[in-house]
Amino acid sequence: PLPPRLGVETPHAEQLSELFAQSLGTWGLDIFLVDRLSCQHPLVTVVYAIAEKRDFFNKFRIHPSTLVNYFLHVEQHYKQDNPYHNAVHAADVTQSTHVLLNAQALDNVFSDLEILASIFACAIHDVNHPGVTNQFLINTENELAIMYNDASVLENHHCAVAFKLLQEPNSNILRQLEDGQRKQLRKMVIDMVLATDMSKHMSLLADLKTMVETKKVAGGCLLKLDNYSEKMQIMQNMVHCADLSNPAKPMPLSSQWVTRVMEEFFSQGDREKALGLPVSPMCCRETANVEKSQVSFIDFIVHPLWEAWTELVHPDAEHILNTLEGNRDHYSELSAAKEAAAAAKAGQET
Ligand code: 8BR
Ligand code: ZN
Ligand code: ZN
Repeated sequence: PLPPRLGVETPHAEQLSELFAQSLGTWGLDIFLVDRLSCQHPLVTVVYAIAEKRDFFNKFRIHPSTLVNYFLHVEQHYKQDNPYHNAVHAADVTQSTHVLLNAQALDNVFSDLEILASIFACAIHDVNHPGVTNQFLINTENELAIMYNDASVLENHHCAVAFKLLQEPNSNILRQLEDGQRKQLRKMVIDMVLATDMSKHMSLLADLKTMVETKKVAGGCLLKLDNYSEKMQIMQNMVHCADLSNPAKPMPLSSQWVTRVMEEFFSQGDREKALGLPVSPMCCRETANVEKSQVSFIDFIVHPLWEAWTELVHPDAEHILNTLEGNRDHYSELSAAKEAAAAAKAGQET
């Protein structure tokens, strides 16, 4: 029996189908609207729509109900109570990668298996995230940190949970792949998810910049990548870009993500205070400067990454970089206005 046309039942099927028809392939799809229209099944419905669009059902002989079963399990294992690291973030990163894969420069660069691996990796990349950072898990000697010896603790956990869930009844979406394909896909997914650890950012970016400089162009605009390592560097950077795409989305979306990520940080800060631990950067709700943090996050991390990606896929991501720069300036102005107001207030008081 086939699942409902969006993967799950929703009283808003008509509107959601329409939204996907219009915007599944666009930067700036309102993923929060998807969350509401899908009755809190953003991940299942986004993955289902992408699988249809990219014909995964036929290409990999995945039964639609197996896909739904698996991603319902994955979605349930994202913690709904996390303000940021929840299934909406997973759906957002997945859909963003779906858009990035459509860049002209990437035409015919990736095999169907590599595309499936990228979408799969995004969908599971933060599954069962506890809402605190690797450093917090390490500092509190959490059992996950013990299990993974303090190395990419969260990212290892996300992968392990995702592969474990394939063993649930009627949930193994990889069952019909050949053994070699399944092995290859597993390796690629692990390589991509482990690369979402922010401690890998600088070396990933260095790889990307080298690729941009030595970029081999085949027939005008196609990227020519010939070995696993080169392809994987691009795939890791693509998923990392999608993971760090919040500040590059239209402001109404971007600002909701900032509220969410800061709320999660503040909850961690509250716990650190309660435990008598030093409060992590940006995690103190009394003293954090949200706007200033965003400017620094963009200037030092997000912009250098997107600048390199934009150059790689030129001219496809130009509008993304422009949006990022506009948002950066907006936060910079807000930050300056806040400082001016604070200075004026201090002046009045003396
Ligand atoms: P993860 O989604 O894998 O956690 O990686 C993103 C990380 O970047 C966040 O955990 C957080 O440390 C940081 N970050 C900051 Br600061 N501002 C962010 C924003 N506006 N959007 C996304 N991540 C942000
Ligand atoms: Zn993560
Ligand atoms: Zn993430």
